Amino acid sequence: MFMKLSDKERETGVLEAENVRIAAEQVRKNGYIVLEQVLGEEQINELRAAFDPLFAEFTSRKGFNTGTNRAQMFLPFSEPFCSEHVIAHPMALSIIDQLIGSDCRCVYFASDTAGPGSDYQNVHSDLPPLFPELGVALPVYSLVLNIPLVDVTEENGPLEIWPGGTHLDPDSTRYTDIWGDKVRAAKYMHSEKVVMKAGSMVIRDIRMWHRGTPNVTDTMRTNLAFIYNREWYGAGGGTPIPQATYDRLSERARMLLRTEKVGAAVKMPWEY
Ligand SMILES: O=C(O)CCC(=O)C(=O)O
Repeated sequence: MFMKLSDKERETGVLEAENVRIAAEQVRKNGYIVLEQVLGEEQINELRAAFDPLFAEFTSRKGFNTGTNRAQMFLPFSEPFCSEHVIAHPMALSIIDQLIGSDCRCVYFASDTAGPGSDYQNVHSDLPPLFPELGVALPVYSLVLNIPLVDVTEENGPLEIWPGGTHLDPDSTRYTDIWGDKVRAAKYMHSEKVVMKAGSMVIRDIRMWHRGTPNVTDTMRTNLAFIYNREWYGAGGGTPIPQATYDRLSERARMLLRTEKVGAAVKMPWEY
């Protein structure tokens, strides 16, 4: 479901309580919600101006790592990527808190870019279900927040998702692509391409099946990608954060990042 912000929500920067409930319910039941155009043009331009040269240097040093002309790149924990409106946006957090608790942690600080000429990925889930031997679907324990830095169209490689219950599939053999059965099943199931404006925010259950699609334009489709986990899930510690940067963050952002590598020097994307 796509949720348009009201004028009042834009003005206050806060979602109406009923919309938070609706959004959280959509993630629980349907796997995702899109908040349309949360970040403004100026914020997006600033992020793109910092991202594009970094990505060019990353691919020239490391090549593409998630398929033809497609790359996952960690972000350096520095401005503008670590801005509060990116990692601790009150609208996104109000939904995330309802789903996984206000003591959740942000444990992944990265991006996915489909370059011109990129191809289909195999349908996949980013994490296995917990306790697959129970054969039951458990509540969400990990969420992805995607923020596109460009308008996402049918042509420039939109993320394709399989909502409607794949996040609740307790079959762990379907986690990876190696058996091919997820790929086969997905072919006959409903999917959606997440076409949206730059600065929108997608919040999705990390277990929901999805894939990257071909970018047939001549420009890059970039999604920032952050993962928020329940307090007890996953160790964290993958993002180096200089002490001075950490100390400048809001109390909420520090809480989100409390198990990262605080006190370590910033790592550039090609140093991972
Ligand atoms: O960027 C995309 O559209 C999908 C990326 C993805 O799902 C992955 O690389 O695991």
